[in-house]
Amino acid sequence: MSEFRCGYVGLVGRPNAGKSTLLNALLRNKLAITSAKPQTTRNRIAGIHSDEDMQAILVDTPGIHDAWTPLNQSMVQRALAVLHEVDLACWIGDMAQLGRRVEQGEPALDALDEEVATRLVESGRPVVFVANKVDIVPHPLVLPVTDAVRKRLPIVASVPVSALTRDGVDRLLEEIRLHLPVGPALFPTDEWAQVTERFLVAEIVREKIFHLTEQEVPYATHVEVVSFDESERESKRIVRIHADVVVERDSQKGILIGKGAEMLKRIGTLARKELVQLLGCRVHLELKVKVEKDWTRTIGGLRKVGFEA
Ligand SMILES: Nc1nc2c(ncn2[C@@H]2O[C@H](COP(=O)(O)OP(=O)(O)OP(=O)(O)O)[C@@H](O)[C@H]2O)c(=O)[nH]1
Ligand SMILES: [Mg+2]
Repeated sequence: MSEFRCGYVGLVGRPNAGKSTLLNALLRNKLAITSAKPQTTRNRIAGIHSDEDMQAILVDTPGIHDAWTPLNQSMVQRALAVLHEVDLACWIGDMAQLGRRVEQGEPALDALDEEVATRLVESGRPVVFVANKVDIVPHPLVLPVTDAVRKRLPIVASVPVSALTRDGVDRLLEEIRLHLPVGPALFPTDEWAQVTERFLVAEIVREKIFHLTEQEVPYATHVEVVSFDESERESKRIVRIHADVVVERDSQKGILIGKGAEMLKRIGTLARKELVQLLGCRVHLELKVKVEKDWTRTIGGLRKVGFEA
């Protein structure tokens, strides 16, 4: 009989590599928000995979990048902190980028990949390289990329996956198990998310803003749930939520509200639809757009809007 294993797994990599999509694929459930724009994830987000042989606490992180503003610096610090807390690190590589470089005869790893590799080495954790997005990349490119990664740092395995189609994801779970410590489950096996409903609500609203707005607007937006009234959740099957959508300029407020409040209505409608699924009841969602001047640019600003710096 194989021994039960349990431990923490960090999903790390550059922005847009597909870390959050992979977390959701591993969990077979949507926990983390995703978007085609880089720097979507701002916090560590942990979900739990439990099966007969293991429990893996999977921690999604913000993408590691050159950060200039206090908001971005705080994001990168969160990712790096996770690296030191886990039993195993999964380095998620975007094969669309890495593979293209190999195809063009360039080194697979660019300066930012090198930075990620350095951080992984510093952490001293065993590393699994996850070659993601293989659905859009010719398979023969995986090997040269993996070779380049292996030359740069010792990895315990390389697993090609598509987080989008779930191809290879079960094989990744098997590989993860091999590198976790033997030990009993740390959490009840029916627990799958380690975040509050309030956090998920704010994230879902933020995701819609990432999908519907452009340029600096999503990056200047923070969503804070100010009230979450579930007093009638059982009796009338309704939850009433008020959330502040905070931006850092008046012009951004104008864009988020839109002509005839149309943009805010679209954001609210899309978010509410998903919240009904998440909370399993009717949802009353009220969004209010506020300006907190330059909040992303100072530690005080981050604290003021409720983003824990
Ligand atoms: N074709 C394809 N696209 C993928 C795959 N995995 C993720 N994506 C897409 O890549 C984009 C980024 O995905 P995310 O999961 O948000 O990436 P992330 O690494 O969490 O990004 P940050 O939170 O910004 O660091 C989205 O448009 C995803 O749909 C994949 O396996 N195949
Ligand atoms: Mg993400």
